[in-house]
Amino acid sequence: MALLTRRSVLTGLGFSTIIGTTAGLVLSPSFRDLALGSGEKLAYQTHRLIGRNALAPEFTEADMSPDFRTNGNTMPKSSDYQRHMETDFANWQLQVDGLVSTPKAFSLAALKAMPARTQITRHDCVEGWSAIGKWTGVPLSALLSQVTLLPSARYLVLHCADDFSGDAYYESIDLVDAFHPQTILAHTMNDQPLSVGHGAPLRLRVERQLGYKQAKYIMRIEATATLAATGLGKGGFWEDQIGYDWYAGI
Ligand SMILES: Nc1nc2c(c(=O)[nH]1)N[C@H]1C(S)=C(S)[C@@H](COP(=O)(O)O)O[C@H]1N2
Ligand SMILES: [Mo]
Repeated sequence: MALLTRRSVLTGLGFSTIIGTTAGLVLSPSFRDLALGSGEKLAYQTHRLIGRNALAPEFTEADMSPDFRTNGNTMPKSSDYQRHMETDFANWQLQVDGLVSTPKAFSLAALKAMPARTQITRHDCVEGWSAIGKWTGVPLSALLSQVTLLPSARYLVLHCADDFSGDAYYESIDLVDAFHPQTILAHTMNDQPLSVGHGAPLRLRVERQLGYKQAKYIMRIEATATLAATGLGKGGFWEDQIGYDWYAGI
């Protein structure tokens, strides 16, 4: 197995069936009761079984896409956001709360002063386009160490400033991805402050999952025990609206 890449494992039906079966045997019954679709469940099990900390591929400057398109919302309409945009996000704050022992708010300056990670990765949108970009930001694990998750925390919900017809965008990840070394809150893209189109002032990069998980315009991160109380209960805006997989493993 060690010779196979994750992608070949996932696309090689024979191998993935074996892995799926093996994963099913070793994972607890409560895990298997999770309401995941079969392809989604297979990706989740495979990542968790053989790739808990596997890294997404990182690229070189030479690989960067000359044009990284935007998608989804590119200009949040709320007056609150508009005001922050006009003042270069000087008074904007990221709220981190929910099941944490010390809820905190972080200014953009405070986030930019924290140790940052830079990674050149490929963004894959479910609609069929990809782009390679350079992202710099605060490892989510470093932020979480400042608020301390309570033992009951299981998920992080990202609440965004933008909306579709009045419904705000939101996404969520589990704690394996939250503490993954490539999971960062990016404030910088291609060595420039993150543009409004790409999610200013702060967006998630969770590199082992598809584009719609990469929440832009993050205003608040909430630690929760379940996803039941968020949106319609499937953990994300598109998951709730059109049934996209919650675990969008690549
Ligand atoms: N808040 C918010 N985050 C979002 C979206 C959105 O509409 N709103 N679109 C998602 C989708 S489908 C994709 S492909 C990427 C697009 O990121 P980009 O605009 O930087 O290319 O953002 C994701 N995150
Ligand atoms: Mo997307």
